[in-house]
Amino acid sequence: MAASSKDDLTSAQLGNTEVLRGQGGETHQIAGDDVPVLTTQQGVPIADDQNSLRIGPRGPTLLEDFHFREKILHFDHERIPERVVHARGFGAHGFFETYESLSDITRADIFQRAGEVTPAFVRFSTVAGNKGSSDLARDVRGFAVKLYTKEGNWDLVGNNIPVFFIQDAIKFPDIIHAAKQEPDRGFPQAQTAHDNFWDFISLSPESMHMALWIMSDRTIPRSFRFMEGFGVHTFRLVNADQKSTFVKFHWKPKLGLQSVVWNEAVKLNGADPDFHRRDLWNAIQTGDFPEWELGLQLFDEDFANSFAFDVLDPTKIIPEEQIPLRRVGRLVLDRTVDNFFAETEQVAFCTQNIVPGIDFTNDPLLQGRNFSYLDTQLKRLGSPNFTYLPINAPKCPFHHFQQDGHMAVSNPKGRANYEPNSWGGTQGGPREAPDRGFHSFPAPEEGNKLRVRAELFADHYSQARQFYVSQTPTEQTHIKDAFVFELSKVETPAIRARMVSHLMNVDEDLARKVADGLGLSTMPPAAEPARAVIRDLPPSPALSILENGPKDFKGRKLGILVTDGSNADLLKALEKAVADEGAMLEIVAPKIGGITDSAGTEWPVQQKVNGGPSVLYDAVAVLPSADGATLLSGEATAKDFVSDAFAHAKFIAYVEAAGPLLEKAGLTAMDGGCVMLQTPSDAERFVQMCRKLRFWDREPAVHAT
Ligand code: HDE
Repeated sequence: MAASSKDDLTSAQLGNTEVLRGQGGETHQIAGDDVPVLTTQQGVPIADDQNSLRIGPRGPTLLEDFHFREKILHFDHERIPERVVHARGFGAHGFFETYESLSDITRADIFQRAGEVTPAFVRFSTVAGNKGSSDLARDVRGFAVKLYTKEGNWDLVGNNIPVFFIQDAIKFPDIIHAAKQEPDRGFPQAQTAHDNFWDFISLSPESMHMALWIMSDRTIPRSFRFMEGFGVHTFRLVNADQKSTFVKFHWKPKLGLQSVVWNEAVKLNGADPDFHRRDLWNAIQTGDFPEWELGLQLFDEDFANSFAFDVLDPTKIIPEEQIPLRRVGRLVLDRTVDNFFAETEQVAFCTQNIVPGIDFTNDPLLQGRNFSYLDTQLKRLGSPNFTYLPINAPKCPFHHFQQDGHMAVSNPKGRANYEPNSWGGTQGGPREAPDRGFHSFPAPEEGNKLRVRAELFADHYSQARQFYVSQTPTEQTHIKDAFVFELSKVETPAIRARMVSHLMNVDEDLARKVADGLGLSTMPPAAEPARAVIRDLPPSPALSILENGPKDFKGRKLGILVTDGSNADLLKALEKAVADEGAMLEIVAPKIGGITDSAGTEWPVQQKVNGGPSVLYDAVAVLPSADGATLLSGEATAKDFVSDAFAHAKFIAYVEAAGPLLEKAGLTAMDGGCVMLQTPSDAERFVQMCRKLRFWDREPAVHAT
């Protein structure tokens, strides 16, 4: 018999929790005091949420069980279509603070007053993987910013790479189809290392600049907090006198740039598929709010006409050395979402969401995007009323005559739902505002209706080359390794060779090294360029990650491997040095229950050693007691902890007692990236050393192929 009253239930103890039990042994928890009553969606109080309505304890379920049907129906409809691209994302709230008035350049309200604070929502994402894929896929990251300005929402829907694969939006379905899982087999998931992707790229020379970027460590960022964002296209800023200035938007992370190494990314995907979202969540929850500065590259028609490339071509950058950034404000993320679905999933970015004072250019990719985003939101969210969802609604007043449709939550009041109308005053509803309303920049346009591209778009290699020569030798090696890795997963030899033929136009040394890494028996001739390659573009240091890293270890994480009996003084000294630096620390130990150090102090443990591999940390310290080192020498994951940290060029602190573990892990020759801790002052020295993030000099010694 179903429980008809509380008296039919008996009490039971589950660990430290007392619950009530029904006759079938099921758990019941009862409302009362501060605990609200569970209701149906109609507000009807529910007596029993554990048992559906049936005839007798073993009989059929009754159709009249409206509570059961409502619950299951709603559950069945919990999913909406995931985004076709950028399905896996993570969002947070924050604000944008304007440094100075830019009224001479733009009439955008957000840029009128120094100190103006504008609410913002940001969603970071990967592109190719499905919603449940892992964070460390080698992939471009989306960097989409919604700014709730006083004159409407401005969406700057950017990426962490300043160029794109293609030059015309009509190719978007092709590049995305090629990048995602192959249609017959449904894999690989969240990876570009497969034939279809490289087949398309190698037949689309316009992708070569982007190909260099995606093979760099830009596509394996250490965290969202340590990556740049770019608006990619050239936009316009328009002032009150209708004067237009071209602009490219850049987000610069305050904590500097940082990426992981590829082998680390591969392992992170298994160890913590949520590594990036967890990192952002933790940083915000602990009050370490990530911050970016907005930089503008401003230029006029004269510059555009004299620049070696077309400023409408989204496969080109303008080097910062040529047009330096003007930093005009900061973006701070200081609040995690209350509900992932309501905010991060339902947020609807649209490139066409611009505000008075900002305008488009004819970049053919941007023009195409302006159609795609509104269309895709309608499909995803199911109704043109998605603009009323709290995450999408403007925070300034808005009035219009759009009405009805699925889920109309806020139809206009009164008689007027059209204009012009003769219902005066407030009865007549909103009216136009010729002065403060949005005016498109009256760019003069003429020409024949054609399907053609502009001539300068045909330069496919010069900036790819410039990107490559702007990298440090370490980064150049990573690019080479990435090409070799990805193309080694390509099964068709002709595709591998075709890619190498393109690299010949980028940098011959790179092409030869990739060919060697692939074991190509003969060097293919260089692909025939559509336009002569400019080989002497100067290096742009702004394009290197390592040249733009942090100055300290702030915001980074040290993992300390300890056991019972670990040296108390050194442990405390490390804890202090890390805290003084504004960094974080995690204790890894044989058991999660805690450890007791040599002075008898108990330490909580955050990771059991087999769940806390060193890939989770920016640097590591190995501090077991002598007995602990013997114990850990027999634990494969402890040996991996050490040998991976070494292979990933991390700084490593260790104590003498760790000797047996280090030896079993194959670390016999300690190098300049390793510090033996003997006195507490060594701990400080070690953390200072960690500011360099990696001991890159070690890499050649640990990677023979
Ligand atoms: Fe997107 N893109 N895109 N894209 N894109 C989408 O919109 C599209 C492009 C970017 O966190 C979709 O809501 C076309 C460049 C981000 O919700 C879709 C073209 C850049 C996000 C779409 C591009 C981006 C999207 C899929 C070629 C960098 C995620 C789901 C013309 C400047 C936003 C959705 C979020 C999402 C179309 C190229 C960035 C299908 C047609 C270039 C960050 O509308």
